[in-house]
Order: sequence, then C-alpha cells, then structure tokens
Amino acid sequence: DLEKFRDEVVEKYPKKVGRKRAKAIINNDPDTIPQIQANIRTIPGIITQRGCTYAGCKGVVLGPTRDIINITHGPIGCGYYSWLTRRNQTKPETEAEANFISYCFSTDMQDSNIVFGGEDKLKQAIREAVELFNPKAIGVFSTCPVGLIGDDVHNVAKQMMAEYDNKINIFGFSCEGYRGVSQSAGHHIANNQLYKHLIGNDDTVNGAAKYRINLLGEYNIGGDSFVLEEIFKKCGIELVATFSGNSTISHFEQAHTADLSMVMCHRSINYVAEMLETSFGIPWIKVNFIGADATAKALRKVAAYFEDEELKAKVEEVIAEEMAAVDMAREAVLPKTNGKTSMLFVGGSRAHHYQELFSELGIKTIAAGYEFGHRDDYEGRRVLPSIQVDADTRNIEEITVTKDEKRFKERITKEKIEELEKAIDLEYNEYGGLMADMEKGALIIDDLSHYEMDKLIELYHPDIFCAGIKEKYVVQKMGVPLKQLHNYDSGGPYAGFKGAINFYNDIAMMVSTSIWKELKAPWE
Ligand code: ICS
Repeated sequence: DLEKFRDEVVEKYPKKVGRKRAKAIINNDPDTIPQIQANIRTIPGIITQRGCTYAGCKGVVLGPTRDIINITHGPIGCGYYSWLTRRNQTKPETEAEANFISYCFSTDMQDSNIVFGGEDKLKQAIREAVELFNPKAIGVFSTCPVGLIGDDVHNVAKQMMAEYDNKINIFGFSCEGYRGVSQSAGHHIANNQLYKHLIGNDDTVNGAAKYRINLLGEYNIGGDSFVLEEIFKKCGIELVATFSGNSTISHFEQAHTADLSMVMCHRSINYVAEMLETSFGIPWIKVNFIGADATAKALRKVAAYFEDEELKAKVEEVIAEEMAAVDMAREAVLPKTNGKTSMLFVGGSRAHHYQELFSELGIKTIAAGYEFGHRDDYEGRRVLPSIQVDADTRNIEEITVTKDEKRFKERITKEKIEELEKAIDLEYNEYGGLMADMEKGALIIDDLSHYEMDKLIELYHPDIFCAGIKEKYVVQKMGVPLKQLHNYDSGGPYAGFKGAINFYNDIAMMVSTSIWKELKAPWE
C-alpha cells in the first residue's frame, strides 16, 4: 500500500526530483528506525508547508515575550503577516506592566532604503519606540533584503544602546528569511541571542517554592501555558521561566536560578536546554504536556526528580482530581471517535505530540511528518553524531558556551539520574523521536508537498487531517475535516488536563458531523 503511494508520487516528479523526494517518504519500523532525509532545502517549484528563518526567530521564539519591542527591519509585509497570527497569548500580572504583543513594529523599508541603505531608518525606528514606550529591551530582526544590502543590525543595536547609556538592552538577529532551510534555523539563531544577551543577567531568586523549574518549548498558543501554570501552582512547583509562552524578559534573565529544565518542543529550544546545563548545571528532561496521560507522566517525572515525598503526594492528588473530569469527557465522546484515523503534518514537534491526544480518543495516526524537523526529531537524539553538517547549517553562527565557574552548581549526581532513568524513564538529555512511537507500516513524510498531500487524501481518506491554514480549505473541499494544529483554529487551550478535554470535544464534533459526506472531491 505504501509502496503504491511512494511510486505514484515519485513517478509524477521529474526524475531527479523524484529520487530526492523518495528519501523523505518512509515506511516506518519502530524497531529498526529507518533513516529519513530531513532539514534539507525544499526543491524550487514544489509547494511546501514551510515558513522562513525570520518567522522562526521573530515569530516563534521571541514573539510570545510581552515586554520586549520586536522591530522587524524590512518591508512591511514581513511584519504584517507575522502579526498575531500564531495566537500566542499573554497575561500581564498588573495593569501597569508592559505588553507590546498586540503591536506590530516595522521599519517599513522602501525602494530608496534598499538602494541607499536602511540603517538610519532603523535608528529612527528605535528612537521612536523608546520615545513612545520606553521599553526594557528591543530586538531587531533582519528580513531578506537586509541581508542582501548588508545593513549591520548588530552594529546599529550597539550604537543605539550607547545612545541610551546602556539602560535599554538592544540587540539584533541575523535571521534573514533565506538564511536557513526553514524556520528551524530561526529558532537556533534566536536561542543563541537569548543566551548571549539575556540568560544569566539577573540572580534574583523569585518565589518561595522549593521546587524550581523551567519549561522550554511551550509557547502559549491558545492559552496552553495558562493551563500548565495553573497545574504547577496547584502542585507547589515554581515555574521560573517558560521559553517563551506568557514570558517576560526577567524570566529569561533569571532562568539560570531553576533546578530543572523540562523540554517540550525539542526542535525549537534544545539549544537553550543544553546551554543552561553546560553553563549552570541545570539538567534537562523531555516531557510532553499534550495529552492527559502524557501530562500525568510529566508531573510524576518532576516529583521523582526532586525526591520529595510531600511533592509526590501532592502531584498524585492533583492528577487524581483532574483525571476524574478527563475520564468523564473521554467516555462521552469515545463512541464518536473510536476507530477513526488521522494524519498529522505540522511543524517540528506537534506531529508527534498530538498523537498522544488522538490515541486517547481511539484515533490512530496512519501518516505523519514534520515540516522542518531534523533527523533527531524523527529518529531520536542518538543519531545526532551521524548528522552531516552542511553549508546551510554553517550559515548559522556557532557560539561557544562555557561553564560559569561562579554560578555553576551540580543539581543531581549522574548516579542518581541513572537510577531514576531505570525507575521511571526520566528521558534525561534524551528525545526518542517520532518514529519510535508510531506503528510499523505507518507513513512518515518529511516536508510534505502539496501534491503529496492531495494524493494522501485521495488514496487513504483519513477521518481527520491536521495541518495549517495553507492546507485547511483545500483539504476540506475534498470532504475531509482539517484541524489546524498551529493556531488551533480559534480553539484551545489543548495542553494539560483541561486542554485535553477541550480537544476531545472539538475533535469529536469535527469527525462526527455529516456535512463532509455532502462534499464531492475533485476526483469523484
Ligand atoms: Fe515547536 Mo506552527 Fe511550536 Fe512546533 Fe515550532 Fe511552529 Fe508552533 Fe508548530 C511550532 S515551536 S509555530 S511546537 S508553537 S516553529 S504550531 S516546532 S510550526 S509544531
């Protein structure tokens, strides 16, 4: 069956293109974990789902932080189309607290700036931003033309910092859209700058709780972070910093005071997790808060890590309390969802994480893939040493991360970690990837093309397809419901226990309505 799919699509492409695409279409085997081609440039002419490096830097990593002014240095379209479309929410603690999320800042480059340079315009934009808002920090994000004409955003940032007596933290990002293969390069560039300009700047230890954690790779889409914050609070766990859902600059500056980092989206933030460990001795473990069972598992890991009976009891109490409602909601929708099939083609982590939620509904994921995941996100981190460094990777600045002799502190011994690993599958410094969790014979496709998507639907008729806005209406016109797993359509939150309940109800509604049968697919 799979062979049929691969042969059919590969044959339709020009020979060379077909040969290349074939390496990204894999028949899964969780025992042997076959090699997949990933994180390479999309072939020109193919309609990809991917976004650009600027999007991954400005939109994804820095976008959710409310008290930094993010200036897009470039033509207005780049700023405009990255303005609030990701639905990352934020909640200032007081009315006086700065919140710039709802604004769109751009230098609005014109032809003349392209010809004569845009640095003066950028300086002017920074001055205006300071005059109007007096922010704590300003980030400057380079778009494609900035790289092409050679404006030096880092130098401008330095000059402007001096102009304000270094009282405002101003720094730039070389995240031109074309710099990497996809938005994934933008994550890496953003992570580097967070480390260089913010992490470790403030030793203040906030909060009284004994257990202090960071949550990395959770971006508060549709309010996910709010749900998780509430759970941690109930358990008596202090969330020092989330990278970067519902975050502030101070959270990043104080992240090194935590004792454990939990990594949710491995693709976008694993660099920061490693930096925090190398510099400050904070271990990181892999978790997933998408799915009620996954959430319970993640909480149990934290409790085990801190080795505290009181915390363990509290966590069990919270799980029991929340699970009562989860089980009720699940039972109610199961008759509508059980036995259905799904396909997930999203980003660099959700195509994996959301399979847990679907399986709680009895829905099997028969095909999945990332837009921009790397081989380690598919095959697990153990393949990292064998991944070849190519020219595109070299485009991203390599920074040296060193041990902070004064502030490095060993949180837990290696022996203790090994012991916990055996007892509860801690996943310390480990991500097993998507393939290990999918069935034998499932289809795994990296950087799915629009044509391949059409073929998938025609050949396999899934009951629900998960992707983004570019795919949504095309797929629905074929009579298959599409759930956006980027911005959750207008729904969510979907994380944690409460989020799982929302998801159950939304998906049950989508797969059980009879409207889809009324639509005629183009091939029918
Ligand atoms: Fe990570 Mo859309 Fe995240 Fe992932 Fe990343 Fe993006 Fe979104 Fe998607 C993201 S950071 S914006 S979990 S919040 S770039 S939904 S990899 S593509 S699957």
